Amino acid sequence: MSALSQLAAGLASGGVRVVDLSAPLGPDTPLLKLPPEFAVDTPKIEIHKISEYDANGPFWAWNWLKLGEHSGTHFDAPAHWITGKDLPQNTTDTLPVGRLVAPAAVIDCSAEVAADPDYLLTADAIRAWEAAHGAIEPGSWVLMRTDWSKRNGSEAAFLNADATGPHSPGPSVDCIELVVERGAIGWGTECIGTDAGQAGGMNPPFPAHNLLHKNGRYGLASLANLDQLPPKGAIVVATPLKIVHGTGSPIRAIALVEG
Ligand code: 23J
Ligand code: MN
Repeated sequence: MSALSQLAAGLASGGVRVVDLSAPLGPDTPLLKLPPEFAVDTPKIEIHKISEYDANGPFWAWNWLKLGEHSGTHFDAPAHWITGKDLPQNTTDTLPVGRLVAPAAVIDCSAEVAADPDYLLTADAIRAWEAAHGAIEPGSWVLMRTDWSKRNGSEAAFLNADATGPHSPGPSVDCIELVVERGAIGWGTECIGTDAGQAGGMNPPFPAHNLLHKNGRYGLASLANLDQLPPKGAIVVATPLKIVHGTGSPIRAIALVEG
């Protein structure tokens, strides 16, 4: 059997399952809050009714949206960051679609994050994961499982901010350097952005954004259900809308999982 007929048979039999990696997208979706020196935040999501089988459209229902590119479960393209601004194919309408279906390495940090919301995954921790599961393959996503998505129903719990700013887990600088060195297509997390809550104070600031996008790699944020993925073997489909000159896009991220 060809690879695709095997896949079709697996989908039909349930031997291959589809896992939903997206969180609901609506007015209650948690959104990033930047420090006060940056005056403009991404706006609250709005869903406006055009018609619902009524005088404005007797046979049809449809809505229009007000939506920031970096809202909810979303994709970061290289043009999102200044370090990636001059790269080729760096926006949502130009990036190569062949890279949008890719295997995932899923690193379980849920125990560490339960003990410390500011937990940072390090390069050494990735190397320890590789010793157990094998090397991160070039062209794969590296996904940080934290179970943080279980807080996604409440913006306060999801952002977890206090007087010292937001407290959520993410990668250290050397972690992202190693992810890039391994040839990963990108890095994804369950938190509001690809960087840790306290990443503005790192060197460089927001190292996931800075280093991923500098190297033409992608980011995935606000992923859900990473606890349903194996450490290796899942295939992730994460395709941004083809927004003209887009720096990112909400996505319906899914994963194909065996068994
Ligand atoms: C703009 C500025 C800082 C950050 C972000 C956006 C994101 O996390 C994002 O959604 O890309 S940290
Ligand atoms: Mn983003």
